[in-house]
Amino acid sequence: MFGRIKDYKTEGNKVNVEFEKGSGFIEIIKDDIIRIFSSIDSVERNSKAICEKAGDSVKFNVSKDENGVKIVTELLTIVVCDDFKTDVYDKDGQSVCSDFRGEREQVQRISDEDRKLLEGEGHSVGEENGNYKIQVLKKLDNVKAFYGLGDKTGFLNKAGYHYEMWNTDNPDPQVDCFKALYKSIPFFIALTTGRPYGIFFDNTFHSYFDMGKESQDYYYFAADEGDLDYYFMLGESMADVIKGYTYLTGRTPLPQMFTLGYHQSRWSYSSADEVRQIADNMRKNRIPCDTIHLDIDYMDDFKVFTFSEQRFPAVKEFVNDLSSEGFKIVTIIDPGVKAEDGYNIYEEGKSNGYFAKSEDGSIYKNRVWPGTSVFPDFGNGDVRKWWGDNQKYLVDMGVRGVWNDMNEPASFDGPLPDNVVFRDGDRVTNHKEIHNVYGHFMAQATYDGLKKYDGRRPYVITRACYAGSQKYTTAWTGDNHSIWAHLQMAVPQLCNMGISGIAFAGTDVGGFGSDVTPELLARWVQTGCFSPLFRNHSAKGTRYQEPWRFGDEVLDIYRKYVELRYRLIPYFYDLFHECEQTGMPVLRPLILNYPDDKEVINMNDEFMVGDSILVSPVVNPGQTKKMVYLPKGVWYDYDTKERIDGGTYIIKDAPLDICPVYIKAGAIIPNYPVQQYIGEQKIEKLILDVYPGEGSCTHYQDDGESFEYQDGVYNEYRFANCDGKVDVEIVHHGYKEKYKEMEIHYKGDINIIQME
Ligand code: MIG
Repeated sequence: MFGRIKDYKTEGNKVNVEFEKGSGFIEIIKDDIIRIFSSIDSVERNSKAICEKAGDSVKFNVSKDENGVKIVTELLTIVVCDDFKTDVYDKDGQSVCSDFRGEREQVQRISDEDRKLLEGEGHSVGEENGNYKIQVLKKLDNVKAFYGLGDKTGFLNKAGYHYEMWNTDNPDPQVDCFKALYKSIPFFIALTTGRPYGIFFDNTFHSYFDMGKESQDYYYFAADEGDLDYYFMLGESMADVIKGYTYLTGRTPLPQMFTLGYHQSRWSYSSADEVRQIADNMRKNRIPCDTIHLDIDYMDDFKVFTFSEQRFPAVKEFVNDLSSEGFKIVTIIDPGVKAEDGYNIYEEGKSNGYFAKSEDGSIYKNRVWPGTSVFPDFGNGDVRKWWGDNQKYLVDMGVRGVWNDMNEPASFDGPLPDNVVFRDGDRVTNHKEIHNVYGHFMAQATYDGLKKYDGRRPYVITRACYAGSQKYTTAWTGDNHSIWAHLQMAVPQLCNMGISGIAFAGTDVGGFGSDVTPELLARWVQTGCFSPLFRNHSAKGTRYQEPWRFGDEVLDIYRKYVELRYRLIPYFYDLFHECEQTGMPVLRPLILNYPDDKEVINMNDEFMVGDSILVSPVVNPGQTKKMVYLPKGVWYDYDTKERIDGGTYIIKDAPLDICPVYIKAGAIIPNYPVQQYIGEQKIEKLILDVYPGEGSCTHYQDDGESFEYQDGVYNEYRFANCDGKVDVEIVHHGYKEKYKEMEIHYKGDINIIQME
């Protein structure tokens, strides 16, 4: 399509290549990160995802020979050939990623005649487009597995599947063959026979990722419109690739500590009295809990930025009362604004031209919870600022976090047509380009507003995402069901979200739709308590799902695992701190830590929390023994403290109250005492749960809520463990509240180290 290379020219960190029929450039961002770009429709677009590009300081050489234009950095060699085919080699000259030469050959399905017959009878026949406006084919030859792509259903390894990026709210139970869910994160990592690499296709239009389903020889990514615009990053390890990707698109910022506690939610706690009862029951049943979420029924007529006066009279006092008992309130906010004359949000938005329009210039309307509704044009910075300013209403009520739902955007009277007019900054565009970033922009507006009016680290939760949304928001995986298949799916889904940069994520614990069984809830809390976002949520009309509704056995199990989470709060907080520095996710697939272990390439029922904790949850009904795989090395059974040599499968007894958990030899796991909510006790003593072997780690401490840590107001400790002999060193002391003691737990003994 581009034809032969005519010429090239280096400008700054870009190498512009001119072809017979078009042009493009390679931008050198780092020694191991490049961008490949060509404008297909001459529209100037800004990336919605990219926040950082070093560029200028990178050294590289450019030359041309009969193969093409050759660009050499310290770590990469890129050869641009005719037709803009691009091949990448690592510093040892090994080929890592090459464009496929040849035409696509579509999956064989059905004869035209049979298709007519089937479709006439109401069956659907699968179909991929034969020829997208933008499509890049890469060779599969050295690929062992693919990971990432956001929240897609199915299993950990994405090789062999076809997915689409088009934020979708489909209420059917989500299964492996779904092509799209709520989030569009067009980034994946290829594990190869050599060094791993990542590709981020920064295109917000409807896009397609065929990870080798169509062919044994190539995979492709493609889009309906937009630019040919993707980033290639190479790593020594998958962790490196994630570091590169999150360098480009941003990292999950350190959250307020309370958000790492337990969240209780339901659609819908609809009155102050009901919320009060939930809170009282939490404390009465001794289930630690920090946060209660209010779903749509708290509002007056589903009007955003209102509280029903009738059901929530004296909101401020109510929220304040709860807060004195340690409960924080999070409220849902949907994008759909009720089109009702006299309603301030509608009137303000209307008079300022803040809502998306139809092509004829009238405000576009569709139906969502408030009835006929209009949709803020979040692509416009002024609209984001206005939406951000509206968060003040919630902040003034004492609300501590905002939950953004329905922001795909979802609508009841059919999807928004392609031609609904949106803005992208100053440029006029339409739904096709903005759809996949609508939730991203909404989350950004919410984050900025909370930061401005609350001042603490904003807590935002979203359903729809684009690449880079992690800078603004946490995410949950949307409307799962209370079925075993969805507990099973939670593991690979959260692993791939983490790889895709969304480190702060969780599933609805217990399942959203359908009725949970006691056994399923008991098992779900065992995975849930290790999920970065730990929230029980269920749908209106399903069986009530709070932990005390299922009898004493389940209540005790539930408490055991919520308490475990509260013990591990400092461990989780450390991981979030690490994530902000490096992009390393909190919850990880084993392959991330053990890339050479072929046993874990597609390990779907185990995961790591950080480097030291391996969780192998039971995700099947009736199962009381779990086959656990432990990678090479020595492990300790968290439950029995038994020592186990890894590199093998073992069978672990796992009655309903046991979740198989293993700790890596030499680990030092910081613990807090169990609290009913974070901050209930002043923590002056850190408990260190220490395992035989050698290891070291850093531990991070700050005020748990403000941005002062960015000015050095934090402490960092360095712990070293040599078979239970623990050394403690303070490597940074900027936060006044230092621990007074370290309580070392080792092989059943307790030793105290006094800190002077
Ligand atoms: O059309 O606000 O995914 O968590 O409880 C359903 C009601 C709208 C979908 C969300 C779910 C939430 C529900 N919402």
